[in-house]
Order: sequence, then C-alpha cells, then structure tokens
Amino acid sequence: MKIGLGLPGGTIDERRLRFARQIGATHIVAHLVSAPSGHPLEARGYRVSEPNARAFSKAGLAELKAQVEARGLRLEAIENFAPADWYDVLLDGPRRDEQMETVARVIRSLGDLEIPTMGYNFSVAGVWGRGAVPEARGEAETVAYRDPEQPPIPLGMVWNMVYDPDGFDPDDPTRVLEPISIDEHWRRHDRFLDEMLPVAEAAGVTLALHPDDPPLATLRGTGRLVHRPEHYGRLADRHPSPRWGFEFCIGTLAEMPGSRILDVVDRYSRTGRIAYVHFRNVVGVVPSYKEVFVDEGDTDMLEAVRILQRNGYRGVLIPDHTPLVDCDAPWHAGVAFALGWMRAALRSIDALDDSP
Ligand SMILES: [Mn+2]
Repeated sequence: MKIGLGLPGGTIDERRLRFARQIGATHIVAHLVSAPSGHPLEARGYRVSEPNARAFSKAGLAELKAQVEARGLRLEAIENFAPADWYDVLLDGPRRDEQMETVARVIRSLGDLEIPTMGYNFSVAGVWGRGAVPEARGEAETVAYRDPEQPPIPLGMVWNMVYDPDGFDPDDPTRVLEPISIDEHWRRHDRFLDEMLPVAEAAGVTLALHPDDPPLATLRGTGRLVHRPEHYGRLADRHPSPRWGFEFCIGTLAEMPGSRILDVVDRYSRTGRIAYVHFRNVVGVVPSYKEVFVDEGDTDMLEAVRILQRNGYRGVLIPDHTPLVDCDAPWHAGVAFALGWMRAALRSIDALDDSP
C-alpha cells in the first residue's frame, strides 16, 4: 500500500509539498474547494464557494500536477466538487444540465492529465454539526459531534458552503430549504451516476464516493446517502462500473452504530472497489462521537491494514484529518504523527510500497 497526504485548497505550495515528501508521503490528494474566497461572509464564519474556480480548470489542474510531481510526489486524486459548480445537481434545480456539463469537464480534464480519481461527497447538508473540543489524548484539540439541534439549511447554501451570497440570509427563517427525503436524495444520486459514469469511463477516471459524515439518515431535513455500511454495497450493486468506487473513510464508517468496523473493512476490501482510504480513528458512534489519534480510538487500525493487505488492496491511504498537537505547527505535527504511525504499521506487515 501507498501513503498519501490530503492537502486543503489554498495551502498547496512548494513548502507544503516538501513537508509531505519529508514525512514519507508519496501521493497527494488535493482538496480544491476549501480555500477561502475572500468574501465578506467569511468574516461572519461562513464558508463561501466561488464558481468556475481556476483551480478546477484544465490549466489549473495541470499546474497543480506539475507542482506535485516536481517534488517527487504523485497526484492521486482531487477530492470534492465545488458547491458553486454543482449545487443544482444536488438540489435538482434549474441549472442542473449546465452544472452537469461543468462536472463532466472537470472529469475529462482529470482524464487528460492522468489523475486517476475524483473523490466526491453527494450531500446537501455536508459535514455539519461538529465542534472543536480538547478531547483527544492529552487534551489535544479535535472535533466531536454531540447531537446538536438541527436548524434548516438557509437558501443559497449546500454542503455547508454558501454558493449564492446575494440570496443567502441566515437570519430570515422563511428563506430555508424544503426537506428532501432519503428516497429523493438517492434518486438524484442514481441519476447523477447514470449520466456521469459514461463520462468517467471514457475519461478513465474513477468516481469515488465518501460516506456521509456525520452518518445520520437525515441531517437538517435532508436525506443522506451512505449512512450505514450496507449502503455502499447497495450502490456498488446498482452501479457496477469499474469507474465507480469507494472513497473508503474508515473513520466515518466506524461512526455508524453497530457497524463492526473490521468486518466492514473486510467485506468491502474484498470487492476490489476501494479507490482510496481515509485512515482515521474515532471514539463513539452517532449521535455522539469524537475524532482521535490513529492509535487511541475504538478501531484496531493495525488489524485494519492487515485485512486490507490480505484482501489485496494496494492503493493509497491518507490520514484524512487528525487532532491538533499543541506546538507551533499543530496541523503539521498531527499529520506527521499519523504518517509515521502508518508507515511503521505497513512496514511491520511488509505492506509498504514506497514508490511514487
Ligand atoms: Mn473521510
């Protein structure tokens, strides 16, 4: 298996890439939508998604790939579409056709540039409701979900990001999204794949789905897709294309009640449809859980890599996110600890492939 690092948008520069290589990553997963846009709403704590960001253009992706390769690394995947580029795909809105074409263009660009995987999270509510708490080992700051009240989603927002700043008024309780049923959400996702998988097949790009975090059946009135492990199986049966797979987030899957996570790792790694792995650990399950260091959670992560190896998985593991370590560089220390642990774990079972 190979070790990668996920890098948030706006942070990918030469120094960050050297850091990745120095701590033993050979592969990069780039998140391009998390970069701040500079919009005034960000000062009020909202994240804003700008449309047609240059980062997603073929020129932008080519530049990113060249930058990654110049540091001796390989660009394994781009993770997540920009909400501004595909909100009406999620909402089944009037601009859906146009936005499907934008998504298709991104996938074709990845294919042209031989970037193998596009990770995505088909979710209206997105990752929401977790707060920072000093509850990982040694009071390290991490995130926890503690069953908060779920206000409806203001219009102009999907995936916890504002795509329409002019139409967004979080203080007006009448300007909120109507509920979306689970069945309706599944229907929209099936339609998305029915239309987009032929594009991915032609481009030679794998679409890899992240499970819903937090894994609840509904969140803020909107249905969720993969909130139990068996939903991955259901989707794999419905969409047998080799260009559809799992962005296999062990942390999120472990947050699902009764999931017996090592059995889940065993079952789904046998299918050969894991595109790449988010390798992180948690304590608890919904509606109450927290993220922790890789070696302190409920999941025996060493056993997880043994199972992946035994079942023939040879792809990339990234640490997803980690608690922040108290020092001058909390993020760097957190991921460096995770990568060191992961390299040693793979080495101990003779499973580390160190070639970019
Ligand atoms: Mn994840």
